[in-house]
Amino acid sequence: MTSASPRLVVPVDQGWSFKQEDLDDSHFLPVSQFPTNVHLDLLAHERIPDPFIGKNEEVVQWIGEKKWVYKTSFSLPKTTSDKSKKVVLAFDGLDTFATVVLNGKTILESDNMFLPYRVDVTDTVRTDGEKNDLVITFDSAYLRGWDLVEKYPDHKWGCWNGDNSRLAVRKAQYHWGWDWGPVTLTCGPWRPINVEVYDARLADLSFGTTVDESLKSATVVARAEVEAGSVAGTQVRFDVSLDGVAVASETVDVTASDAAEKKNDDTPDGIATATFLINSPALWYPARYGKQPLYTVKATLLAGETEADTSSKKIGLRRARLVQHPLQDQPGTSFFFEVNNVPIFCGGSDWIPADNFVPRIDGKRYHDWVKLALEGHQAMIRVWGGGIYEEEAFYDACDELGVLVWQDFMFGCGNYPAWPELRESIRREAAANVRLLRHHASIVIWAGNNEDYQYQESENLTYDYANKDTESWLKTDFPARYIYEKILADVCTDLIPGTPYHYGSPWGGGVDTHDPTVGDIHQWNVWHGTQEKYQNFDRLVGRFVSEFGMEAFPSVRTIDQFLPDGKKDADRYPQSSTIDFHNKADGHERRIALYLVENFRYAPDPLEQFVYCTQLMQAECLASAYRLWKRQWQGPGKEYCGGALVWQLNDCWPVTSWSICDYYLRPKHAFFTVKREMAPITVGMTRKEHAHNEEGGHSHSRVTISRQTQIEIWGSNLTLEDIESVDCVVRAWDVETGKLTYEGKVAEGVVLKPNRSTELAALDVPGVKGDEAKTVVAAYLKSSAAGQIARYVNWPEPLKYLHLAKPELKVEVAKNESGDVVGVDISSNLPVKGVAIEVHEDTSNEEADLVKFDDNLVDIVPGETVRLGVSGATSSTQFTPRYLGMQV
Ligand code: BMA
Repeated sequence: MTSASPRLVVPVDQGWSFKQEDLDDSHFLPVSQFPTNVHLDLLAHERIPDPFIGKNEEVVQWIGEKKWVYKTSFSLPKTTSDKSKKVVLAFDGLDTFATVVLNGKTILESDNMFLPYRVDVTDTVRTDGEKNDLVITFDSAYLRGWDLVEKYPDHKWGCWNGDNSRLAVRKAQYHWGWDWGPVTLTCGPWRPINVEVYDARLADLSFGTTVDESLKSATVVARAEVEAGSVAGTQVRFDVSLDGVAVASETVDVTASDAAEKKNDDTPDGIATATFLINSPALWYPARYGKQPLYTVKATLLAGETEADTSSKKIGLRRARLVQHPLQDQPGTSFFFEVNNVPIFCGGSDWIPADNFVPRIDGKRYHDWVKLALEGHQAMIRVWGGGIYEEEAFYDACDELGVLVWQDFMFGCGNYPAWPELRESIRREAAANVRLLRHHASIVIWAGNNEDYQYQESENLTYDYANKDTESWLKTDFPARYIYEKILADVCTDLIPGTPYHYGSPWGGGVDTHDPTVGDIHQWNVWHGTQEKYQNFDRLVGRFVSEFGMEAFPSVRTIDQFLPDGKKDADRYPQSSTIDFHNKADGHERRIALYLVENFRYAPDPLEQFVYCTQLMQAECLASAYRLWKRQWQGPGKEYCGGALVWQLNDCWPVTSWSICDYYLRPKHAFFTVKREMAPITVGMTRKEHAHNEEGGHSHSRVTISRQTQIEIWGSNLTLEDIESVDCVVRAWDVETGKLTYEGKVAEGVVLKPNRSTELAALDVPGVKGDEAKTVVAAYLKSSAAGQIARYVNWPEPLKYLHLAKPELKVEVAKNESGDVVGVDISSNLPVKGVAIEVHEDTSNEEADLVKFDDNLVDIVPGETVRLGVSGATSSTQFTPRYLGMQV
């Protein structure tokens, strides 16, 4: 190529208007933003009520069964009129069945929301400065889905959540409604649209990075794919830098791809690769284990003197592995992640889309979410398969903050069909999204789907793991096996050979997805399934628990926001029709009630105390899972549990769900109890009753039985250093009188070895014999170097049996020398369960939302003052406490 000019990118983001297709053109209205979708635009023009308020979801359903038209016009600068140049319209995302017409000619019919489309419009577009008319008509994905269901009657359609029509459509599955989300079958240009004019372009920039096991060197193979009429004479310069300082640079010739090797349209015209050996690399670590340096790699496409195109990406150098090795003394294999040779206990959570209308979620909001997870000591977020391949801003935040990502492909909870065109669409979708995301250091695993193998098991669909004849899978009633084990597997092998690909979440190696000893499990026998008590979570452990959860109501402020009349709403009570409507889970009333009634003395009124009780219940439940499962992280060869991801971190609208933070990023109390359990150093305790026949008694006697209530105590050290000379001090109190009944050291001078849990003591409940059921026991770890390093208070359960007297609870605001509020100090004469500090209810949401607690929902025992760190409060902020048994 001799003469060339830089690739020109013209965003098509101005002048858009939209209308319902069957109305005349006088109904065109300007869009509210771009990219956008139809619900956002109708909402901005007040043509619909806010679907998130009250029961408005019901009255906006008509939108999903209409066609919608979006149109704009754009002109290209005259400089683009050189006919040798290629002009492409690039659609980053169209939701979903779109017919695109440019200057009266249909240029694209799309049917996959997740697939970016590039259309060569060289012959259709005007480059003479005149305007181009672009019209996109979106068909009803819902009705088109049903047409497809009817077209393929031989497929055994079926799913959990939503309806069968979703399985036929490559669109975010949660738009059909889920057990935490409303039905919002939206459509529109949901990601940017650009016109590109070029002679040549960089079609892709990717990296194969290998960090040597010694961590002393890294190899980065940078690979640029080039699209050009002819690549002859073109070159690519790769510049590597770190924090603005140049590290390496190399210019290489572009080699034409061998046409004979062209496998599909993804194959580029030319390729340039450069290999960089980086000694003493600045390694990327998950937060807490090191820093998150990101190298910038910039590729510049050179055509003679001209810089025809540039592309740059940030990459983190790290050695990441999924370790599945045999374990000492237990069956099966481990399942944990190791980064830079450090095994990471992956406490974290599952992520659903942050809104039903994603185009309104900006980069800051994504960053705030990931930061919140990080502040909650979460090491990993799993991007769940019923949502979307997330926006770049989400993964950028994970890279920058050091949060690991488990990435699902977008399939969930059903038996997906696999006809040939759909298979091809899925292949393209998978390849495109892997290409978009593969440079992110935070992503350490891809998984084929969410719970589709569980669906297959529950419906007895055909599956024989030993049968490796891939084509035969397509003839069975579970053809999606071909998607997970062939299409997606091939894409991953091809494009990300160094990243583990797991066929599904959960996946247990082909035999049973419920096998707790192999792969990951979703532990839903608390809440769903057998509805176990959460006190039994120790028996429900798996090698890696990628889902488990418990529901709780969101903050009262959030409830007041979704009730049409706010605080004055006649439906402002827990079982009301509107509040029930904002809970989409099957049997939610019974299940919340079950777990409350098993554990607490509670009442539905007032709403504030009831909401508190549900959050206390969720907080107790989730924290106990973390505590008990982290106990199983026992060091090399004994990684019996390698991670626990709470279902779910976030919400997509204001709702009662399993989330630990609600739609407005207001943490529920579980956020704090989970955070405490994921602190670098913790102390854990269980209390169990053991009954055995007394010596000499009849083996069937119900009388000569002795009962002992034992506590077991362990310490967990997730740091990478020994914690030396640790003492474990135990204190016990009578819950009714507050009397200290025991104080003593149960372990002395112990070493807490790094990155594992260590058993410390097992003893009878201390204090007054016979009073175990009213004895509260606290354990403290103290090290000679750092003083108190961990604290945990264990209560007799169920908590509802306790006689809780009114405590003299002191809540004092703590200020620093400059008078800023820095905390709230809490103390009491009696043990108090679950003291939550709230900003006074009369404070506006704007003001209250600025106040951030670094901890909350703490158990208070006599003789101790606990400080909750606070930021964002002023001296006029009023704090109010709430606790279990509070008279209201
Ligand atoms: C899981 C998820 C979701 C669902 C959740 C709660 O298994 O994968 O499909 O929302 O359970 O039921």
